Amino acid sequence: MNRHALSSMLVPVAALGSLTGCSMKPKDNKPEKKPNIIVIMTDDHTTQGISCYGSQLIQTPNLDRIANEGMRFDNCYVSNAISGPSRACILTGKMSHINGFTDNSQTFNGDQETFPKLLQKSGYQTAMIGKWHLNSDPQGFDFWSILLGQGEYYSPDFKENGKEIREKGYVTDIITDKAIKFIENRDTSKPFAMLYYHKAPHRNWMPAQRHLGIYNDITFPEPETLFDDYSTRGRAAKETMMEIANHMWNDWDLKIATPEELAGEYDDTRAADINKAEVARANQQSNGLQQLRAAYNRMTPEEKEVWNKAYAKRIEEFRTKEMKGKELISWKYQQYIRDYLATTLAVDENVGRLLDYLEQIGELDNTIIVYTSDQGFFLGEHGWFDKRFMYEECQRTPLMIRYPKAIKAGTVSKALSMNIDFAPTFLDFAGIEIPKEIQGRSLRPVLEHEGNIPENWRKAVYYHYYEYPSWHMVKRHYGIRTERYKLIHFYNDADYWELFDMQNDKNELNNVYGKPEYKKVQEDMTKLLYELQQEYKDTDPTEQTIQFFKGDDGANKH
Ligand code: SGN
Ligand code: CA
Repeated sequence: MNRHALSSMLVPVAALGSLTGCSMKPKDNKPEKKPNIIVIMTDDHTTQGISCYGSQLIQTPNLDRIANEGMRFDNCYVSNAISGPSRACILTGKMSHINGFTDNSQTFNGDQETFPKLLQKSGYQTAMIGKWHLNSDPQGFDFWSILLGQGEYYSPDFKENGKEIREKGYVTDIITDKAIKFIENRDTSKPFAMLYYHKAPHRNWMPAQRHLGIYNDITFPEPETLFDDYSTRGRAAKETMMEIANHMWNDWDLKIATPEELAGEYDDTRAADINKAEVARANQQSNGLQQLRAAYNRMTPEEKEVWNKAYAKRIEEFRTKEMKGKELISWKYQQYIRDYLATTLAVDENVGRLLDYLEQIGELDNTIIVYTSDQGFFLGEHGWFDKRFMYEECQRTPLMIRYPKAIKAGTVSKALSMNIDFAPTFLDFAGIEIPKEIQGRSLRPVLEHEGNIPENWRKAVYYHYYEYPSWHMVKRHYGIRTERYKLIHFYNDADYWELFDMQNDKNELNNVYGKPEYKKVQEDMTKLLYELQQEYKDTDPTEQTIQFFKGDDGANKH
């Protein structure tokens, strides 16, 4: 009996791995290094803006590389489509009502268990770099450098291991510089796990200097539902405030402000106290021009000049053309998409830079590389920007994973997966026991079997959104999505259901709840929803579901 076989009889393999930083490879008994883990997360980057997902808008070769050399998940969903909550779900592997962070105004209880803490305890060197957005300081990281609040595109402020600093330059480049530096300076005797979380392409979509004006002469295709009038669904869609037509700010969002206008006075609360500024803005006590002035004045004089040139034609056009109705909506859509996509160019370049660096130091194939976003986003679908709804464009999030030791290159999975699955997946690959309180499932069986859906895999994903009344006024709702159907209940100051048959209605325009031909589907979906609410212990809505299920005669209240 050789030495490794003897020691593995005495100590469980996982425990041995955690002592040595190595796990055992059963075939030849050679100790194998534990994989490094890098989670690349962007903010509001939706699948419609990534070419490996079939985007009609842009090429993202470096992001595609992760999918081409690994696996693309076509059905990955978030449990609450908004930043802080999604981030908390990812860290804990638990739903919002369990981890306590239900909306962006909460403070994350950092004392609870998270996957970075478990990795750190088992011998990983851990880092958190970029947008954190959980209002309490990160725990479980050997190094952390987080953007203050939402973060700024130019000259952003960071809190780095407790100390506040302002960095020069463009946020996506700076975050990548910090990520590469962390890897360069790491303790090479340990595996590392790094959360590399971008601000881009979050509102207000300020591109890097080198990408300013890059799409000025390009006209992008419009989504089929750009002129949706919401007449076929309930109140929530109609009453929300995220229409390109009516709720996009000309200055802040569309950058319609001349250098002279931008030179005026502004309230710098945004920079000084981001949370206070968020509240003020949500209450409409701040205005878009002031916000843009604050962001613009973080630029150097040289940077401002490039900015001024890039937007001069747009400002002139807006002020001379006198556009109205659909023409104006189409015009605004073009400006929005140009800026949104331009911010993703820097993400793509920087992800490429990080991948090249890993390759150069020989760590690429030993690293699980994940690309995802905190949720999807509307790129003009239903006439909207922003997210929050349980509709496909934002409930779905991109997920690509590269790890050639376990994943066959170029594979695609249709498995219904969720952001609460990430934590158990990492723990699984790191040889750490998955705590039983974790509500997500390890994606390892999917990854190791070419994306096939394992037996007994989940039949539906659960969703619950809470942040109302607040920004964009999307009403509270919960629901489930199966491979074919989606059932949603809007509650709080609304009380009605939506059911979509996505096989016949991919744009979710036709609410079939209460239609006789969908009676059986409706019943099955409601039962499944009830079961999932039990499983996830989301008890408040369970009560409401029971009431509805009992008294349901097919009528849909409003
Ligand atoms: C900011 C944005 C909102 C956005 C929220 C939440 N306004 O408040 O448009 O919905 O963030 O986004 S802005 O004036 O600051 O641009 S999240 O991704 O962080 O949840
Ligand atoms: Ca977000």
